[in-house]
Amino acid sequence: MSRYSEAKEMYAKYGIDTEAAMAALKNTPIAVHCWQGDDVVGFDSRESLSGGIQTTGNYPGRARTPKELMADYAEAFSLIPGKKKLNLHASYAIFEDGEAVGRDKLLPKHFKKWVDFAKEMGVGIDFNPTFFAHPMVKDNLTLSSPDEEVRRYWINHGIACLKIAEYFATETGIPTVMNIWIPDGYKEIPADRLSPRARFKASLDEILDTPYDKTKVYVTLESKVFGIGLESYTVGSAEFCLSYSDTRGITPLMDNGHYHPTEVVSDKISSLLLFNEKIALHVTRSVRWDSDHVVIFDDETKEIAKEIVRCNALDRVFIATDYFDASINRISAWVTGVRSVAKALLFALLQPTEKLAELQSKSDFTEIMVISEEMKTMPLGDVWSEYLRREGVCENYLERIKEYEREVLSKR
Ligand code: RNT
Ligand code: ZN
Repeated sequence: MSRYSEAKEMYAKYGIDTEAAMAALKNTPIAVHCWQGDDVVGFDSRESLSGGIQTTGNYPGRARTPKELMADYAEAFSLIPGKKKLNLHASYAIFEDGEAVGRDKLLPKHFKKWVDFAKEMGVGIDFNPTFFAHPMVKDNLTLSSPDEEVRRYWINHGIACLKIAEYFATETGIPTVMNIWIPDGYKEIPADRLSPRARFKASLDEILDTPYDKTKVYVTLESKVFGIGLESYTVGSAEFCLSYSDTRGITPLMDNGHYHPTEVVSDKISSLLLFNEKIALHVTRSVRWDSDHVVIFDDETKEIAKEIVRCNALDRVFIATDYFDASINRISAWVTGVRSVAKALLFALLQPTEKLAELQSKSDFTEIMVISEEMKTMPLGDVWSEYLRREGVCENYLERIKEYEREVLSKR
């Protein structure tokens, strides 16, 4: 008997259907962030990274051009099972023949090559306006700036991005999630906490006043607790962003690096699902702070996945990865991180969810604990291997990645 058939039987004893789990996993898209491939540099301003985020490390082989980034992206995609989406930042606009425009004037045509690439890969595209690493970010402020010229510039950027997002959805036939995150904040204790937030609110209102097709574009808003050099005050705090999304009918986005260290996103999912048709996640791994390490198959990733599955919300949660590690092979960082999210989802799909909920209704936490512990040593790996086999994706990707490093990355 194959290892998979044995695993299937073992799970069946708990009433768990491994076939249904694999089928559900296969249809759950994960948006793979393009910025892992080049350390969040992008192609437009090529300014050094700002906005309170940072990549550390100098591993050789960083993608420096659209062509290199697409080649690396394709290599990573060939090693990741299941449904995927591209997740692009506006700073990855591709200008031809030296025709560069400001971020306030970006057009769909500056992303045509990305659309061609997405079509080639058979995937949809998510999008992010880029409110950082740009000379028009003044005093670490964008949409909340007291300088009207600065604020206007970034409002126009947001509007330009909405149109590009709509173009992506139209071209690919797959809705686009457009996530707004601004780095705005202060290193020192502000004297006025209200005005920057009032300006951010007004700026968002102006961006969203632009008509756009809500069946094609889902606008999400990402909150944050602090950034490097912006420790005392963050304009787009959790309370601001959640209140804004809920009153404006857009979608809240939680990045699990953006909360206080003992707060967990897994606990927040059910609450947000009760009040929002859709919610969005940036899955990352924060080590002591919002460090954006590569996602691994760790407890909180599993807990987040369990919550999505237990709330029966695989089709209501936009799942995206968001981390950037420049200290290791970047393709490996992509593949390990996205596979870890998928594996956590499979782990969650292979839990006796209904049985556990029923036990909770009887307050039987003894049995919940015993079963939950048993689940940890069930043959998840055998089901995962079978899933990879069916998806036509090799199990041990290290050799492939090393070969790509020898043949392609080391020659850059
Ligand atoms: C920053 C946010 C944001 C960025 C990307 C590059 O703390 O997490 O999502 O990581 O937009
Ligand atoms: Zn994020």
